[in-house]
Amino acid sequence: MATPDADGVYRFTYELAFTYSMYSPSNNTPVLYDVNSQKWIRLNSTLTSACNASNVITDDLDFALQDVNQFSGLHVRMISINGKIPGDTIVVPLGAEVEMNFKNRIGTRSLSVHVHGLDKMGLWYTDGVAFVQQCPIGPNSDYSYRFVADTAGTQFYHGHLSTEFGEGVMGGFLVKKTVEKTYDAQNNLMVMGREYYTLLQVFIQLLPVTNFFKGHWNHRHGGRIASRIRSIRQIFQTIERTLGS
Ligand SMILES: [Cu+2]
Repeated sequence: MATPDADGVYRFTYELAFTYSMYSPSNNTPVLYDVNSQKWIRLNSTLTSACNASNVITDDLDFALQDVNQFSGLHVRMISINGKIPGDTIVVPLGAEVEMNFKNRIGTRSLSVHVHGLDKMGLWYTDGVAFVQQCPIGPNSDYSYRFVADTAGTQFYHGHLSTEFGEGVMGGFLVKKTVEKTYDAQNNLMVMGREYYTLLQVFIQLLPVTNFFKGHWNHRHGGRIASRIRSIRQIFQTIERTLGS
């Protein structure tokens, strides 16, 4: 669970910037995973060796891979949230006042962010659907969404202007009921470990969209929509890590 500031507001600051999947920023090198040998391969990114030369990483694998966004397993330019894809999972109590500040640092592009699953009652004009509910967050601009986390459950936030969702702008957003107790038929107190209903609903919504966009876009946007499905799976994993810690 996140900790609020002194004034009781839960604040999160996110810098959105370009990064690359299957790339290690700290080692400044692209990497590959070779399925046959089950080894990670660090590509030689200098011009001092043959173009196809590569080095197999045989030691210190954890260090080399600690900052690699694997995502689709392909080399794609992505948009990271504070260097990560997906962004950190937010966990706040039901009724929390939340402020999400986004710093758009993706070159000349604009974007917007929608928190999926919250009602955000009375705040339609700042709910993230660009050009319908708000102006996009312009290049090199900052924008804060301030709202009450009014809908309990497992929700998530994602980009909502063009393709930035499929490029990595997403993360889990958990709203926990901290006081409600649920009992089973034998009147035993149940401890809820997971609430997934919103994400499952999104899965169902996205599948036909995916098929539609595949035909139209795949030749230009190579796999980004398909990677959206993988993205949601990675949000699940991030949420599990957050809850498990
Ligand atoms: Cu959504």
